[in-house]
Amino acid sequence: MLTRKLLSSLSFLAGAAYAANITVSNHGGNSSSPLMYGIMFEDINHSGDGGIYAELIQNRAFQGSTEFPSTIDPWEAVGNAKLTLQNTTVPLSWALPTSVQVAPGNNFASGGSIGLQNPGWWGISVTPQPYSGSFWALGSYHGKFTAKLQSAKSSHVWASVEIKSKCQKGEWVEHKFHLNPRVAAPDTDNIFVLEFQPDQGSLNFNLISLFPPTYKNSPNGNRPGLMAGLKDLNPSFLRMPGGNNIEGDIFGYRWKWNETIGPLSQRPGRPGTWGYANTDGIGLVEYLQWCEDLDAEPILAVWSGVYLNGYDNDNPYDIPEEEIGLYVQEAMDELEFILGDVHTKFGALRASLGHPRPWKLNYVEIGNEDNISSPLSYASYRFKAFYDAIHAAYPSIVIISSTGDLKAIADNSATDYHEYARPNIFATQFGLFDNANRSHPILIGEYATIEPNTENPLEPVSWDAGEPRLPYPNWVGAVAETIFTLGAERNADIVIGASYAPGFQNINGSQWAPDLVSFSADPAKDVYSTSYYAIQLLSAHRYTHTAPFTSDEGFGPAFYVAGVNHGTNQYTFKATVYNTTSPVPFNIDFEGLHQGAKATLTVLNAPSGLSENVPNGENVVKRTTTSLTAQKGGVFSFQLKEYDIAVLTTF
Ligand SMILES: *[C@@H]1O[C@H](CO)[C@@H](O)[C@H](O)[C@H]1NC(C)=O
Ligand SMILES: *[C@@H]1O[C@H](CO)[C@@H](O)[C@H](O)[C@H]1NC(C)=O
Ligand SMILES: *[C@@H]1O[C@H](CO)[C@@H](O)[C@H](O)[C@H]1NC(C)=O
Ligand SMILES: *[C@@H]1O[C@H](CO)[C@@H](O)[C@H](O)[C@H]1NC(C)=O
Ligand SMILES: *[C@@H]1O[C@H](CO)[C@@H](O)[C@H](O)[C@H]1NC(C)=O
Ligand SMILES: *[C@@H]1O[C@H](CO)[C@@H](O)[C@H](O)[C@H]1NC(C)=O
Ligand SMILES: *[C@@H]1O[C@H](CO)[C@@H](O)[C@H](O)[C@H]1NC(C)=O
Ligand SMILES: *[C@@H]1O[C@H](CO)[C@@H](O)[C@H](O)[C@H]1NC(C)=O
Ligand SMILES: CC(=O)N[C@H]1CO[C@H](CO)[C@@H](O)[C@@H]1O
Repeated sequence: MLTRKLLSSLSFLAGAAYAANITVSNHGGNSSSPLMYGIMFEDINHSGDGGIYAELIQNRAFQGSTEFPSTIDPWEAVGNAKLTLQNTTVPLSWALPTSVQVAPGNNFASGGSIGLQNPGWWGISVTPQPYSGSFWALGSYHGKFTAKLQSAKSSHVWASVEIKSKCQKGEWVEHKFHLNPRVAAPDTDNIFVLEFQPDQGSLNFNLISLFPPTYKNSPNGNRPGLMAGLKDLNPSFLRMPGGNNIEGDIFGYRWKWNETIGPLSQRPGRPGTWGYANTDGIGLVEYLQWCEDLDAEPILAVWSGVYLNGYDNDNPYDIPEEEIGLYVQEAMDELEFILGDVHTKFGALRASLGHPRPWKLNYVEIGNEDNISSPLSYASYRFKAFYDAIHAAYPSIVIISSTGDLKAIADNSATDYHEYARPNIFATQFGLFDNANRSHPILIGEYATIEPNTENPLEPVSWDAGEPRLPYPNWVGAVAETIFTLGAERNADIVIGASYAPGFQNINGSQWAPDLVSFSADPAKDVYSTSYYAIQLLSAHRYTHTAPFTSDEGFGPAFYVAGVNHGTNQYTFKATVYNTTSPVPFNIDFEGLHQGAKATLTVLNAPSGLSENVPNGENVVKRTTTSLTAQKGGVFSFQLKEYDIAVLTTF
C-alpha cells in the first residue's frame, strides 16, 4: 500500500508515466444511495419570489413586517394618480391588511384615467401566450378597469383588456382577467398597468397578480423553463424550504408552515433572511408539489428554535428549554399536515386544500447549520426535543442533524455536512469520507466552489466581506467539486446525497454568488453554470452498487469511481483529471466483459479552467461522446486530459 502510494506520487511528479490500469469486479460493492444528487433551495437572490415562482408582479400585496415595513415600491402612479398605503377599516384579510389607495391627484382632469404600474422583477417578458391576472378592489365603482402590458420605453401596448367592475361599497371584490399579446416584445423592459376612471372617487387595490403559463400549468406555479432545467438534472431530492431562510433574522420571524398554505390572501409573508420580504407564494404545498413534479424526495427542514439575530439584531436567540415544546408541536402539526390521514386535524386541513392523499416524506432536517448559529443549545436540548417527538411518532423518518458532526445524533438520524471551498481544497477531498465515522449517514446538503485558487494550494476560503467571490461557477471549480462528489459516491454506504448550493439567483437581485443557475426576467436567457453541466452528467448515470476495483496506481491526477447494476455487467465508470499536463491513459478490465464488448464514453471539458457560463454567453462546456470496443482481454482503453469529466457506461 505504502509503496504503491509512493510510486504514484513519484510518477505524478515525473509527469508522464501515470496510467490508470484498473480491474473492476461486478460483486462485493455497497449499495449506492438512490438519493445521490439533489437540489438545495431557499429564497436567496430572489430565487423564489422573482425567481422560479412565476408571479410577474413585484410587491403584489404590500406585505410588511417590523424588519421590512410595507412599501409602495416599485409601483408608480399612472395618469396623475396619488398612491397611498392604507390599513383600511375593512382589510382584504387578516394576513394582508395593507393596500394601496389610488386617488385622483391635484391636476386630475375629469373623464381621464388613473392607475398604477409595476415593472415586474426587473422586467417582464412579453410573448404570445396567455397571461392570467387578478386583483382585489375596495370602493364604489361602476365603470371598467383596463389591464395592460406595455413597453416601458415607448408605451407601446402589447396587450390590453377591459374588465367590468364588480365593486361593492365597503367590500373587497376579486376581479380576474387574461392578457393575450399577439407578438413578442423585443426586450423585457415592459410594465404592467392597471387603470380606471375615478368618477366615483378613489379605490383601494391589493393582491395584484399576473402569471404567465407555469410548469404543467399549475395554478400559482413555477417558471416552466427553470423547472425543465431542474428536471434535466435528474435530481433525487429537494432540500427545502431553505437553509438560513427558515430561521428568521429576528424574534418571531421563523418560517411558519401554517401561514404559507391556502389562498394567497391568507399568507402574510415574512421577512426572509436575505435582505428582502418573502411573499410565501411558494408555500409548503407548492414545495411538495414541486418535489412531485421533479419526482424528487423532499428533505424538509423544520425550524429548530433559534432566531439568527435574536431581539437586538446581534446575537442569536435560542428558545429556552422550557418553551421549546411549543415549537416541537408546531413541527409535529406540520408533519401531520403532510403525512396524517384525513381524520387527523391537520390531515383534514390538507384534504380541504385539495390534497386528500398524504405526501411522501422520509427525511426531516432539524434546523440549518446550528453549529454556526448556536451549537451549545442544539447539542444540549434543541435537537433532542425535536428528535424525540418526531422519532416517536414517525420511526421510519430519517432525522437529519444540521451540525455536520456527531455532536447531536441519535438512532435513525444523519448529519448534514456543508462545504464552501476553493478548487484546490475540494481536489484534496476525494478521500474525505473514507475515514468518516460510519455510525451515521451523511447528507452533503450544501457545497460549492466560491472563491478561486490562490498561490497557496491549501488556502481556505475567506469569509471577509471584501473577498472576491466567483461571479459564476467556473470549470476548474466544477472539476474539483466532481473530485469531492466522486469521493462521496464511492462512500455510498454512508453518504446519502449531495446538493450544490445555492440553486438559483436572479442576476438583477443577487447577494450570493456563485449559483447553480442564474436568470433574469427573460426566460430565453436562463444561464446553466459549468457546475450544472458537471452535475447533470454525473446525476444522469446511476448504478445500484459501487464496484470494487484494484489498480496499480493511487488517486491523483486521476480520480474515479466504478459502479454496476447488481446482477448485470452494466458498469458505470466516472472519472476526472486534475493538475497534470500529461493526459492520463486508462485501461479498464471489467469482470465479465470480453473482447468486443461495447461502451459509451461521454466527456465534458471547457476551453480553460477559468471558463464560465455567463448571461448572453455561449455554453463553454463541450460534450463529446465516443463509442468504445473492448480490446484483447476485454480491456477498454482511452485517455483523459486535464479537467476532463468523463462517464463510461458499458452495455
Ligand atoms: C497498463 O496497461 C497497459 C495496456 O494494457 C500496459 O501497456 C501497461 O504496461 C500497463 N502499465 C502497468 C504499470 O502495468
Ligand atoms: C464498501 O464500504 C466499505 C466501508 O463500509 C468500504 O471499506 C469498501 O471499500 C466499500 N466498497 C466499495 C466497493 O465501495
Ligand atoms: C398597518 O398596520 C401595521 C401593523 O399594525 C403597521 O405596522 C403599519 O405601519 C400599518 N400601515 C399603514 C400604512 O398604516
Ligand atoms: C439585469 O442584469 C443584467 C446583467 O447584469 C443587465 O444587463 C440588465 O440591464 C439588468 N436589468 C435591470 C432591469 O437592471
Ligand atoms: C400558526 O401556528 C402557530 C402555532 O404553531 C400559531 O401561533 C399561529 O397563530 C398559527 N397561524 C395561523 C394563521 O393559524
Ligand atoms: C459547521 O459544520 C460545517 C460542516 O457541515 C463546517 O464546514 C463548519 O466549519 C462548521 N462550523 C463551525 C463554526 O463549527
Ligand atoms: C499540483 O501538482 C504539483 C506537482 O506536479 C504539486 O506541487 C502541487 O501541489 C499540486 N497542486 C495541487 C493543488 O494539488
Ligand atoms: C462514531 O460516532 C459515534 C457517535 O458519536 C461514537 O459513539 C462512536 O464511538 C464513533 N466511532 C468511532 C469509531 O469513532
Ligand atoms: C435587488 C435586491 O433585492 N438586492 C438586495 C439583495 O440583498 C442585499 C442584502 O443581502 C440587499 O442589500 C440588496 O438590496
